Amino acid sequence: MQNSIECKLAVIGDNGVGKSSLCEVFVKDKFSAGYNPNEEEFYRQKIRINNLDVTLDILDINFTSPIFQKLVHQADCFLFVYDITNEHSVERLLSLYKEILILKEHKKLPKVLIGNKCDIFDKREVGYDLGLKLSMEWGCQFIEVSAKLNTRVAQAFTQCANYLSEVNEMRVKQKHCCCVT
Ligand SMILES: Nc1nc2c(ncn2[C@@H]2O[C@H](COP(=O)(O)OP(=O)(O)OP(=O)(O)O)[C@@H](O)[C@H]2O)c(=O)[nH]1
Ligand SMILES: [Mg+2]
Repeated sequence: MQNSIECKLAVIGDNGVGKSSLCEVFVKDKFSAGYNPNEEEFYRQKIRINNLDVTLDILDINFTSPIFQKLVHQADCFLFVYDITNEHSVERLLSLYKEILILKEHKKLPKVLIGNKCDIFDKREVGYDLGLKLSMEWGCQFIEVSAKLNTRVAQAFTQCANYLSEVNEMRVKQKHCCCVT
């Protein structure tokens, strides 16, 4: 029985919402207060979900990257990130979400909606309720996180990959059933 899968996880969001910071904290447990904009970066992290070894190939993609569409095509699941201190980052995320739905031909996207920078509560521009409402419209989980304080960062990545492990489990069970009958 297959007990390992590989999964390409794309981190999507406006400039400066903290995509790279979330990846760095998740993979290297390292947060940097400095801002180094980047077009795309790749990370690899192994996690274990329900007795399944999952190798996460993490694609940290800026929407301005010339290979944005190519990377989106390759992705199995998505972390959609906005910055709770920046209302505009939600608008940007909405338009990126629409673009990705078209690129993925409106297939069901395994995804998690992330409100980052929840440590800066005094500059909050996006209410928790708005994130929750959006996640219900999208049919996905919503998590407010902080890359800076490493709050719920692993949970966000794991939750996203969790969906794929469930799909894999179903496939394995179906295959097993077929062999028996
Ligand atoms: N206070 C706080 N700052 C954060 C957090 N996450 C990221 N930052 C800061 O926000 C800035 C932008 O973070 P990045 O991770 O570079 O953002 P990005 O989305 O990768 O940006 P691009 O590469 O331009 O698309 C940096 O100065 C980070 O230190 C957080 O959770 N809390
Ligand atoms: Mg970046």
